[in-house]
Amino acid sequence: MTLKLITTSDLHLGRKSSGIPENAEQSSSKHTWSNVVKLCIDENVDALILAGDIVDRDNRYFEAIGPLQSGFEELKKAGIVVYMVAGNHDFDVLAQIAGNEKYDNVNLLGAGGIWELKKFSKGNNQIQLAGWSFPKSYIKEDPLFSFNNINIDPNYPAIGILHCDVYDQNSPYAPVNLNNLANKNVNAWILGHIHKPDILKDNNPFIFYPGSPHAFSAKEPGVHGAVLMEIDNNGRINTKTIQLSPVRYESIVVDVTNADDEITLRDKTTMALYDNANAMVDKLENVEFLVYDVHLEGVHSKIKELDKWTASLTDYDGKLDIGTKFLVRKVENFVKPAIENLEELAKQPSPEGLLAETILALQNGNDTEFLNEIKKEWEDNFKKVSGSGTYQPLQNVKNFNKIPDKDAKEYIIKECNRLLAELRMQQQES
Ligand SMILES: [Mn+2]
Repeated sequence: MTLKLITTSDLHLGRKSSGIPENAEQSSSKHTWSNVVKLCIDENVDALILAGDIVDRDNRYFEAIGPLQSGFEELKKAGIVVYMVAGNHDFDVLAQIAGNEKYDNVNLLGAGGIWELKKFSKGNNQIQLAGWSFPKSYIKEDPLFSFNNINIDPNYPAIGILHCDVYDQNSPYAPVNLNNLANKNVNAWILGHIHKPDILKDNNPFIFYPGSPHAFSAKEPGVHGAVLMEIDNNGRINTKTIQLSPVRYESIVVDVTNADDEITLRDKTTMALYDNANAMVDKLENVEFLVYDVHLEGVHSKIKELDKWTASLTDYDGKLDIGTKFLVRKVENFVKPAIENLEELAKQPSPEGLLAETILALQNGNDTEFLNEIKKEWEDNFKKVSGSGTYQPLQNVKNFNKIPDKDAKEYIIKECNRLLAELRMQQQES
């Protein structure tokens, strides 16, 4: 016999997906929450496990609480128990709801940042659930330091639930070390905070981020859903991801070399979009909106025109046979000017020569005096912007002040190419 669980995290109730029509009901994550509840009932699971940030801090009460409560009520009617921990976004609000006698099927584990162990049994099966909840927005200490204070019975399977950051040891959101998670006496860790699903260790214990079941931005590409998890009396685990997000973000690269006029270019781009979308049709269950970022690459003699030719792509409104709509959120131009010999050009004592030399240096990972100057200027500007009052509240956010080397390189290459192309075109015109 096995116990059947649905696990998920980071619903951020109250938040909406960007890049799709504002009025689409699917943009809001409460739509996905009702699908999570429906899935629990349809799959006839024994319990739902939520690993924190179920309610978004900036939108709680108004948008979030009603749907959350009605979901809990539906689950109660279906005899489904909820075990959850609070994250940095909902450290206060989940405790309020769990404290409401109406929802006696809902258990908040580890309130106030103190580890808690509860037993759950059904039929011949019994498991233990260990959880810790955020007591405030920022936690810079590793919550596992106090984990040993709970008494896990080695005779029954145990599952740990924690909202934490495994990737960044300096994170202000409960940084934990993967090895420390791995040597605790549980069969599985269900983690929250990171929206991208990830399996960190595939057994003994099984450690994973189920991820957010609802994709919110282009930074969260790929499949997003809930994880159906079965656990038997020996602690053996089986999992299966069920795609639930109504929005899926993807990016594609379109090589525009030889697309010399507007129609050819548009055909090439829309073909690439359809091909890409059709290739993933069997992974688009529940996806209503497929949202693309398009990266133009290759070499072209009319780089400036490319921007004009692709400007209307963001109005694109495609539809697949299965009903999924697909849209273009953004077009980015990384096309290089068609220049026969960059090396030859770089030898010329001219603005063109200097740009060619800079592009080559960046491509080959070398330094030049000019490149160092503009890199420094880019960094100074970056610091000025990130240090400005507007962004003060973000200063605690991880890596905010770190200069992204890759960004600087990409930006400078893009601008050098653009300038070079413009100089070329001016010459052609004159
Ligand atoms: Mn979080």
